[in-house]
Order: sequence, then structure tokens, then C-alpha cells
Amino acid sequence: MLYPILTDSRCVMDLSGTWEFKRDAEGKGFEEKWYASSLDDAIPMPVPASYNDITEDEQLREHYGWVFYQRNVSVPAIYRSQRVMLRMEAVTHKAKVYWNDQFICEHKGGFLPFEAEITPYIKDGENRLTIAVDNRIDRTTLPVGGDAPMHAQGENTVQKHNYPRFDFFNYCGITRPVKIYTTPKKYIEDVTLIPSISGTDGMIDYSVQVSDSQLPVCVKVFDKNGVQAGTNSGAKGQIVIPNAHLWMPGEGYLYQVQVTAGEDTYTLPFGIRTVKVDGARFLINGRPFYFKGYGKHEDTFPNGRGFNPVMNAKDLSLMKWQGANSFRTSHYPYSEEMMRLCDREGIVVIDETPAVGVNLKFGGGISPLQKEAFTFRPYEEGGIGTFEHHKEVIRELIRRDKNHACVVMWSLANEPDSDSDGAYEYFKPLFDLARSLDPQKRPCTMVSMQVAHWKEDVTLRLSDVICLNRYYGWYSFCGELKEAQKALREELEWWNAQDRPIMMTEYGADTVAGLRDSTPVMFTEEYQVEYYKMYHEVFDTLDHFVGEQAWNFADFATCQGTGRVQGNKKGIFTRDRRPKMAAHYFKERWEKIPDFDYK
Ligand code: GCB
Repeated sequence: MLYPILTDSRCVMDLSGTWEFKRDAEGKGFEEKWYASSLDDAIPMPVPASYNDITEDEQLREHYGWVFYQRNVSVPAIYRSQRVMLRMEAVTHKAKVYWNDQFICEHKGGFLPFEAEITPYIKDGENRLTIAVDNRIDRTTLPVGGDAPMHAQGENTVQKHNYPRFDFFNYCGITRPVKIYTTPKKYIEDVTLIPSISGTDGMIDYSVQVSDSQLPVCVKVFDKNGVQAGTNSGAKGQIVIPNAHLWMPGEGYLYQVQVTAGEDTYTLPFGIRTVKVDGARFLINGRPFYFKGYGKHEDTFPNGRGFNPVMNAKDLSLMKWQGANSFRTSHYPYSEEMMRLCDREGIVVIDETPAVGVNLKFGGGISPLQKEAFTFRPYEEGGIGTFEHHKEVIRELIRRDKNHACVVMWSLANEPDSDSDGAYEYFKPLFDLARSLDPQKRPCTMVSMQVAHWKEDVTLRLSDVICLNRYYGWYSFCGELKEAQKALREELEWWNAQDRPIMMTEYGADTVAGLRDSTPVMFTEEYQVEYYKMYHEVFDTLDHFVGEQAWNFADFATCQGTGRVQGNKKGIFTRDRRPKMAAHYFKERWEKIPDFDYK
């Protein structure tokens, strides 16, 4: 799916700004047709942003159900001779879109784009655009919601709540830009690019999907200085770039691939690089790569999960300052703008679906040590009902991100119930699907959790890279770093004996910035540093170990609970991006670890 850009044949109108907003407290918005007239008693609401932290209204922060956003839009006459599209980059979690009184489209899933043609519905003068947004999560959504709080028994009867089966605040709303864009009537639908390298030559295999197969297609590749580096014509073909400048971690060299089809033209920034798992090594451009970085969140105040280009730029700057080279888009796809920035800056990304909480055992009143097929039993019997939607988000994610040089691996789920009966049957078709859809055939993984019995974890049968989240010394062996290290070493040595690359995708300790002590006790900055040192002593002895991504880049908001002090405090940086002691420790370590050939 092409990101909307201005070209010689395309216009883009960004509808970001202040919209009208109303909470549907009683669930009557559709019955009363709120979309059919101006919203009464509306409040102003910024778009894009999560609505939860924008006002001081507790009921809005904790809202359960639909809200309505509305604004008027005039579409310039000059646009209307073209094909006019309305595109939502992300609406969390479900959307219904109306143009004037007309229902235009709906979408399930809060982190991926969707669009609809509005050409026939545009009126002269002002048009009313309404987007209704539902934030409810349950056993059929990704991320997964539960029927009761994770750590409490019983039901709340006074007010309905969402009960996230994941550890981040359920921020919702129109969280990324809404845009109108145009194309000519006959247009380029999609472009797929596959890079390869032979000696000093770079090759781009391309295929262009057009709305009318009669359109003549021409593809030109320009280097950074705007000099043409190669060209070809026809809807499918290959372009060879002699002495190609490769895309590398830390140096995101991008060519501009300009596609022309009839009157339409579209340009994609594109990096030439290869990715491959070879035995127990992770190769980028044929060389063994070592991941240094973090799991992150799209989480800032008061934007919530709302698109924040300023913080995105700051975050990448901090990563470079620290000598990091990568992150995982835990636990959902990030904005397209962030992916484009990572392409440009040479940051390596593990791209994750929103499949978090596909694990009803965990925290659900059922002991994680019980191995019965609780999660994967039929939906009607209380099991999970996410399978079809899981396929949908994999399709949408790969369709959106397939051309990004920064994406080196797909993560199909975070901490699923991966050692239970039924896990293989659930996940095998999803891995097959991702592998068949990705034109670049990137490695695929699922991120495994500590309570899964590692020897039975189906990740070993399915993942190209073993990605582990481990909390020895935090959730187990609290404060006992020596014991924790023994257990960690025993486990990692077992994984190291399998012929597969292993990496740590989460390890961390909650740390309240400014809490200090002369002995390293839990929650102090000292403990966080000692905790990480203890892990690194083990990592550095293992030859199949290909990367370390700390949990988390920065402190972030979560739902309330006894283990969360105004959010999760495992950040290396605070929520407003001030470094904790551990940030300096990591800087020192990572500056000494090269991107390539460390293992
Ligand atoms: C995990 C989860 C992550 C949590 C983290 C924690 O295993 O993947 O979403 O935030 O642990 O801090 O507990």
C-alpha cells in the first residue's frame, strides 16, 4: 500500500488539526445518527492524538466504547477531476467512516492504514467528515482484551472497562494523520521492490501493479545526488545498479525509485541490502550483524500513542548517541513516518504485529505452569478468537512495510501461549502466510516469554531467530542477581546449543529515576545497572547470541496495578527522555560493540 506523497500527478491534503469530538457515553451515537449532522456539545480534540490524556476528565481517560470525531472539509475543484481517496493511517481500534451522510468504510485494527475512494460523494462547499472510533478490546481483537482485570477476581458492575491483556495503556482515537490524496483516474496501485547484491552490483527486481494493464510503465532509479543510476520499462523487470551504494545499519543510503505509468508518477525511497539467517548467524549484506537496542513504545505525554514526529526524531538521536543500531516495534506496527525515518537513518527494525496477549493463561487466574490448551480451545469455550484477524494484520503489515530497508525481520506475536497444546496448529499457518507474502523473504519470529517451558516452546520449530523476553532478577529471583545469573546461564546455554541465532528482545528492571542507594536494591538506578551487567556477562560467552534489546527504551504509561508506579518504569530513559544511570552504562558498552562481526 503506497504512502501518500506529492508528485507531479498526485496531491495530498493533511487533515491534521482540531476536530470536534464527542464521547458516546450511552452508546446511542449510531441509533441517533450523530454522523448525519453537526455534533452537539462537542469538545475540541487534536488529530492525530490519543484522546485519553487530552482533558482532565477521568471518564474520558477510562472510556469504554465509541467516540465520534468530526470536521468539515472543502475539497478544491482542482482535485475533483481526479480520483480522490480518503486515507486513515491509524484509528485505534475500530473505525466507521462517514462522508456527509454516506457510510464510506470501516476497519478493524488500530495500527495499520486503510482508505476509501470518496470521489462520487464530494459536494461543493463544505462536506462533513465523521469518524466513529471504538476502543473495546476482547478475545477477538489484537491486542487482546479480557473479561476481567488481569490481577483481580470478579466482575465490575458499576462501570464497563477494558481489561488489557498487555502491559501498556489502552490509548485510543485517531492516532495518526488522516489525509486526502489524489491520483489520476488510471493509476499506480502498488509497487514491490526486491533488492539483491552480486559482487559490487546492486539489483532491484520490481513489479508495478496498475489499475489498467494497458498503461505503459517506466521505472527509473536515481542516486542521492539525483543522478540516474538505472532504468527499465514494463510492469515487471530488473534494474542493475553498477557499484551500488548499499543500505547499512548506521548509514541509510537510499535510492529514489521513480515509477511512471501513463499520467501517474510515484517515487519510493529504497535501500539496497540483503538479510538472511545462516545457521546461527544473522546476516545483513552477507555479514554477521549484532542487534543493540531496545523494545520501544509509541508513548508520549499528552499525545498518548498519537503520532509525535518531534519525539521520533529525538528518539533516533538518543539511539545514535548511545551507539544503538536497532529496535523492535513492540507491540504493534509503528507509524509509516517512523519507518521512513528509520530507512533514512539506517536504524534496523524488527517489525511486530499487534498480536500481544494471545495468551489467556497468563495472569488469567490460571497458573502458567498448567499446560492445558486453555488459550487455543474453541472461542465458544472461552478460548481465543483471534486467528482470522491475526491473518488480516499480517497481510496488512506486510502490504504496508514490504519495501522498507529498515525492516529485517517480522515478529508475528509477543509472548503468546507458545508451549500449550494447539500453539503449533495456531502459529504454523501464520508463519506460512508471512513467509509466502513477503517478497523479500525476511526471517520471521515470535517473541517468547519466560514462563513458557522452553524445551516445549514452539518457537524452536517455527522461528528463524529465537527471540527471548527474560526477567531473571526481576520477576523471578527478585534482588538475587547471583541466583538469577545461574538460572539465566543454564537456560541460555541450552538455547545456544540449538543451531539457531538467539537474541534477547526484552530484559529489564523497573527503575524510578532519582531513586539511589549505596547498595543496589530493586527500583534504584544502581540495581538497573547491576542487573544489566549481570546479563551481559552471560551474553558475551555465547557464540550464537546475536543481539540485545533492553526493555524498554523509555518509561511508558500502563493501566493501573500494584506493580506499576504511574506506569512501567523499566525505561533506560524517563518518559520525557532524560537518561537514567543505565543509559550511560549502555552507551559505554555499545560504543565498544561493532555492528558487524561481534559474534
Ligand atoms: C513483558 C512484556 C512487556 C511488558 C514487560 C514488563 O514480558 O512483553 O509488554 O511491559 O514484560 O515490563 O513486565
